Amino acid sequence: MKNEILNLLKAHTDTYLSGEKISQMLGVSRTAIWKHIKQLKAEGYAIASVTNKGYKLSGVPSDLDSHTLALLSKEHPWIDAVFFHETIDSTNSEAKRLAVRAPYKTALIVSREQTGGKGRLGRNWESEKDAGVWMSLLLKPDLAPEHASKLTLVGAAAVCKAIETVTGLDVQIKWPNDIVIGGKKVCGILTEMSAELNHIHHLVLGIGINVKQKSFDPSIASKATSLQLEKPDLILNRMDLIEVFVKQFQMYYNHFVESGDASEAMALNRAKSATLNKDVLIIEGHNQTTAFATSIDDQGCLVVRLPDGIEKTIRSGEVSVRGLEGYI
Ligand code: BTX
Repeated sequence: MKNEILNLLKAHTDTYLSGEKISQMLGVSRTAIWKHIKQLKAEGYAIASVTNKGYKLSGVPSDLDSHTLALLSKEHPWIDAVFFHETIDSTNSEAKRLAVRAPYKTALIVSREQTGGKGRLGRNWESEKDAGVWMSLLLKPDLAPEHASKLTLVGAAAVCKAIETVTGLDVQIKWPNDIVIGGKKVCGILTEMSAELNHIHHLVLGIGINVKQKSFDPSIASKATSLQLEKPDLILNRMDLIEVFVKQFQMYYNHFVESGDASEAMALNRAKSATLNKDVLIIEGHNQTTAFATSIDDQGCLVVRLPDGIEKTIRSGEVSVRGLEGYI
């Protein structure tokens, strides 16, 4: 009921809603409404209450909260459950824990901060409280494991669309798992999977978008950026980013799982690529090779031309790909 009252107040921020009206609309007693309003206030919502006028919402505690997030699963029934955490080690780790202890086919886990945010290959991901979107999607697609790497690119395409829609910024995708602006990383994607030889048990798509940071630790400052740094005057709303991402992702994902066709997402990865048509460094353990990145195929693999003219296809996850003179 608390959520319903909050939604009603959110839909009428320009006027006072009387206790009587809310009571009629939601079929709940005025005393119960008063109790829920008291609770919402304790959670940080600014709600003006004026005798003979009623209640009016004048501020939310954050641009990302459990109530708004809970609505997402109502609007997107393909997500079985949504979890909001104040703090957590890593949303990917939590998604993996959920995968074994709960029956959800899909779940979204979001946290205000991560104390042990993970990057690829054991690297860390800075996830300061309320500075970004730190989230993971738990998925159980009926697919063979070799298709998993495509889902990273599907995720990248959806993040790309979300950032562009919400901010108007022009972003690029550094194959396969980073979103960059002006050559700096604004988002990283970490895909983790549990599978048998020919069947995926579950797949976790972890997404970290830097939103409100005004500065970064000196160790990453030269290669990291945030949406706020790129557009200082914009009032950024993390919930908007999550909503557009979820909508876009659903479109690409459902189509892919149902028909095996991820060509639309792959086309976006090509069109927005920061990697293609450049010399890149392919890092495989201690081995480094220079090659020219020619295309991304429909499987989401990077096709490169080696110095001897031979073409090589690289599947994401196998190697790291960098620019010759730095990160891109
Ligand atoms: P990656 O291995 O490509 O990038 C990690 C590297 O990026 C680090 O070694 C560091 O140099 C740099 N870095 C660390 N934090 C940041 C940051 N906030 N912004 C820019 N650069 C940074 C990329 O791995 C995949 C990251 C996925 C993060 C999400 S957050 C939600 C989910 N949960 C979780 O634990 N990880 C994912």
